[in-house]
Amino acid sequence: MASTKILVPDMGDFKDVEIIEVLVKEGQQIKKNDSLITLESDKSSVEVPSTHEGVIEKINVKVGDKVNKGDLILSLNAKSATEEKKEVVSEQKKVEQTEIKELKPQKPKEIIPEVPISQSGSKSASPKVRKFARELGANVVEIPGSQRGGRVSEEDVKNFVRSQVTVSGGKVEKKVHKEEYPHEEFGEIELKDIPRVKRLSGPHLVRSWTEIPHVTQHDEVDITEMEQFRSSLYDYYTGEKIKVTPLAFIAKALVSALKKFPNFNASIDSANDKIIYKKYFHVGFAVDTPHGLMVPKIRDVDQMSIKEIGSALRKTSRLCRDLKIDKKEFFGGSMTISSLGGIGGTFFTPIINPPEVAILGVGKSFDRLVKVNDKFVSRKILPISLSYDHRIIDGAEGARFCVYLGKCLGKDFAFKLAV
Ligand code: CAO
Repeated sequence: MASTKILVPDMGDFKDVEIIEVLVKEGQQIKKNDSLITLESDKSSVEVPSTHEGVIEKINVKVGDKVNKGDLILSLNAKSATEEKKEVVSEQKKVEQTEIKELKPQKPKEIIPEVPISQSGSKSASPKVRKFARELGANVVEIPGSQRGGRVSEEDVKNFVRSQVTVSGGKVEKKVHKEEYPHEEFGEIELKDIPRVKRLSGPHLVRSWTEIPHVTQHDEVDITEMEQFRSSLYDYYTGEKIKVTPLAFIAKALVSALKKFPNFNASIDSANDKIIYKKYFHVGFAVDTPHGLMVPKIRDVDQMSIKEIGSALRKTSRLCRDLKIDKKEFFGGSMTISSLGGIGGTFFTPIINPPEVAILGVGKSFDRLVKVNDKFVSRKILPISLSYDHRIIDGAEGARFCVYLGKCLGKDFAFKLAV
């Protein structure tokens, strides 16, 4: 065995290339051509293979390092050329029974592997993901990447392929829709790229729409007292009006309903035929941004006051609009609220955000004259639309959920929620 240094190979014009994966560990036994690290430039990514077999002594790089030709990747307690040759020869001997010639051992040396740099397309994905996409007949260049800098992951490939094909009766068919006549035949047109956020959410929405049996229940909630209470909120010390939108109250009421109906705070584990019940209350809310729709989560809403929820809503939606939100904040939700109340409209059919199993749509509240004790009085009505996954939530439970939510936002509960 001899100590061998493996260095960054010649990468042509590429300088300061980032290491995005270290694929081996110290002490690991590796074979010749095993991948050591993945390098990524803005044009392509490439795995650097080992030129030797042996045990890794020390790794000198980490993810995020920028490297150039000749930089030290790792040192390897490698088999010498003699040993490798001997092995090859002894293998041949087994087969061919030929004579072995003695070979002189080589000195330890620095190795710069010759790496083929793949520059196919400008899309960033590891060679493993590229191979996976190829095997499924997909072109990685066409796949929207959800990772940092638009990098395509294996999950992105799966979502893309799902969105491209339909499976019915065991038959896989590609979804292709061709217009009878090109649009330009009817007048002037303009072609624009679909914004990145929309490209990312597209396959996710298609998956939800096609895989989840949605039922949408519409209801009207009397929020007169809640609205009176909301507009009467003043800061005790400054005397200033506290600005909180109805959404903060709705989020708090939703948590109460989730506690009473745990099936709504769940996910389906199809692989194991199980239902996952979540013990936390992380409410997602749809945010309309210039880049497209985003659905971040507000964590532990059950432990927050109305005022705190209000400021978390403002802060999180600002982070989304400035594209400063952490990717992880789009995951790990209980249930989502999609509020169009600040814009207008009444009922709609929101699409569930999997792996969640329900979503609450909220429209703009309006005044209605209602007969109470033979007199017509004006009441404030909030239109709600609850979509749920019919595989685990029954219609009766959906209706009960809406009724309970209405109570939570009604005259008896609004005050309790605010505390
Ligand atoms: N009824 C009547 N008025 C409402 C209301 C409702 N249901 N909800 C909000 N309002 C009012 C607010 O009180 C506020 O009034 P003032 O300006 O007088 O204070 C105004 O409408 C604007 O509110 P807002 O929209 O800025 O704030 P919000 O907390 O209600 O919503 C957010 C925040 C991020 C959800 C919202 O800005 C947004 O992006 N909504 C769009 C969500 C979306 O696109 N959903 C569709 C997804 S597809 O399923």
